[in-house]
This record gives sequence, structure tokens and C-alpha cells, in this order.
Amino acid sequence: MVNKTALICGISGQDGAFLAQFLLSKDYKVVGTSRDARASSFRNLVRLKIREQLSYESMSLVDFRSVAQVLDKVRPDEIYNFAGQSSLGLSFQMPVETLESHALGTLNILEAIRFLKLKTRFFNASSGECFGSTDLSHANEETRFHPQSPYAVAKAAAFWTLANYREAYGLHACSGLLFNHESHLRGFEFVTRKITHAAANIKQGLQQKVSLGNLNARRDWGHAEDYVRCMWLMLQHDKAEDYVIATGKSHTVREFVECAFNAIDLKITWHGTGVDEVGVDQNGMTRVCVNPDFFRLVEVDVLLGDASKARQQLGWSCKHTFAEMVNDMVSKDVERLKVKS
Ligand code: G4F
Repeated sequence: MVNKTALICGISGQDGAFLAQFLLSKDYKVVGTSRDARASSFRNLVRLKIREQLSYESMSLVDFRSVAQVLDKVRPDEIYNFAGQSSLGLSFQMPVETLESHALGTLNILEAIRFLKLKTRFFNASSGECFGSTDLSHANEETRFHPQSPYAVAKAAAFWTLANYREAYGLHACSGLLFNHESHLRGFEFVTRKITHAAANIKQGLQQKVSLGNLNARRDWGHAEDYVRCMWLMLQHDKAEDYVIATGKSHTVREFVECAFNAIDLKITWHGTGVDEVGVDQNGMTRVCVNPDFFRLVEVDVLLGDASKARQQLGWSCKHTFAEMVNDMVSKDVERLKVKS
């Protein structure tokens, strides 16, 4: 049997790294792209000890020529796209780059597949942010979009472009409406990793407290390893369709903090309200404070997804619980600091 080839656009991030590991375990030949593959350190691939098992191409998704050249050279069976500006907070400061990287980037991949007449199957990482705040009702594939940030607008534009190419040209292309998914490979700019990294630093005596924004924001947090498995299942399904990928359970940032600090044996209690609220440990030390600089211009208060369709049609389910994920992230951050010191 000939091994399949997968092209992962945006290999440097958390999802690219976990998906590469998963596909290697299934004997795929994996090619990863980044804007400048020769200059990239591929730190996450190094952490998973798979860097040498992949090959790499430089590719800029906003440059059609570059996309078409790489697709023509690699001729992949499957493409997974994670590239683009992925911080929601930053998207308010970089709306043009955010829109271009997602909307134009996705369009260029679709156009290149069509132009080169490839039989490639295409997965595009879309976002639960397309729904806007879900107010504790679970969003599914039928829920209307109400994007509330430049990032969400860009993801929604990419979602509809892909749906149009599937309908108009019969491409095997699908979007995963991904709710928040985390791990020890998550970037420090995201709240989960910021908290677990701070907890590890506090345990090692390197930091005293962490400053956060909206403690009441509620997110549906799953483990990235579970989510990349679902992406792969989507492309193995004969009919290309879009799926919500979520756990169906939500937690506040405050609950995430409590769980992470519990993993280093600190019990957090909350005092004060609003910007004066603080989280204090059992020894009376302030470990969490609120900094309005981390508030969003428009906050999505609640994000909660319903992945029934993926469970029923693809046989997918989450293997990691919320508490396991948080504990794992903290313990990996503690280990990392021990190795460094
Ligand atoms: O970790 P976050 O920055 O993730 P966010 O904005 O929910 O976006 C992530 O999930 C989306 C899918 O649902 C993806 F599309 C997107 O690419 C990304 O992966 O923020 C989570 C929540 C927000 O409500 C934010 O206001 O945490 C709140 N928060 C509170 N304090 C903070 C902080 N967020 C960050 N980044 N930093 C803080 O100090």
C-alpha cells in the first residue's frame, strides 16, 4: 500500500505539531509549511521529538504563486490548514493581516487545488468564534454566525468561501468549527498557557502572581490531541461536511485558575469585585489580580459547542477531561522549568 502524503500549512503551532505526530503514527509522509521553513525553529516539533521525520516547504498563503508551486510539487492526498494570525485579542490591532491570512489564505488553497485539478482532500481550521457568544446554549452546525471580532469575521469569510467551492466545484473540502483547544504546546499569549506557565513559575519561586483580564469569560476547553484526531476523521469520511469540534462543557477563566493552582497545592479564594478582585492562596499571598489591559474591546462571554454530529457520523469522542488537561499542562510546565534550571 502506498503511504498517503499530508501537507500541513502552519506546522509550527500546537495543532500542526500534534497532527503531524498523529499522521506519522498512521504512516503518512508529512510535509509541513511555514513562511520561511529554513529559518523556523519548529520548537513544538522538537518538543514532540518528530522534527527530523518531516520534510518542509516555505509557503506564504497570501501569495497564490507560492501556494500553487508547493501544491504542485507535493501533490498531497490531504491538506490541513492552520496558518494565519490566530490571536483574537491581536486581531483588533491587526484586522487587515488577520482577514488576509485567513480569508485570502484559504481561498488561495482552494483555487490552487481547483487550478491544478488535484484530487486532494482539504481540512480548514475554522472557529467556534464564528458563532459569537453562545449564552450557555450549545452551538451546532445549524447555529447562525455572529462574529464579534476581526478574527471571527475572517474565519467566517473563510468558512463560506470553502462552502462555496465545495458546492460550486465539488471539492472534498470541509471546515472544523473548533472551540478552544489547549495543551502544553499552546502559545503563552493564550489564557490557559499563561495561567499554567504562571503556576509552574510560582511553584519554582520564579514569579509571585499573574495578571489576567476577564475572569468570568466561559470557554468550552478541550485537548488539542483529541481535536486533531477529529480533523483526520473528517477527511476520511467520504462526504465532505463541516463539523463542530467541542466538548459540550464550559468553564470560566476563574475555574481554570483554581484548577491550575490546585495542581501546585495552592487553594485560591476570591476577594473584591471587578478590577479590584484578587485571588489569594491559603497562606494569604495574592496570586491573581485583574488588569484591565487584558480586557477585550468586545468580549465573547460564553462559548459552548455541541459536537453530536461528529460523535454520531465520525465516531469521535474526547479522551481527555478538563481536569486531566489542566493538570497535564501544569506538570509539563513544571518539568520544563526544572530541565531549564
Ligand atoms: O485564551 P484566549 O486568548 O482564547 P480565545 O480568545 O477564546 O481564542 C481561542 O479560541 C478560539 C476558539 O474558540 C480560536 F478560534 C482562537 O484562535 C483561539 O485559539 O482567551 C480566552 C478567554 C477570553 O474570553 C479572554 O478575554 O480568556 C479571557 N482572558 C482573561 N484574561 C484572557 C486573559 N485571555 C488572554 N489571552 N489573556 C489574559 O490575560
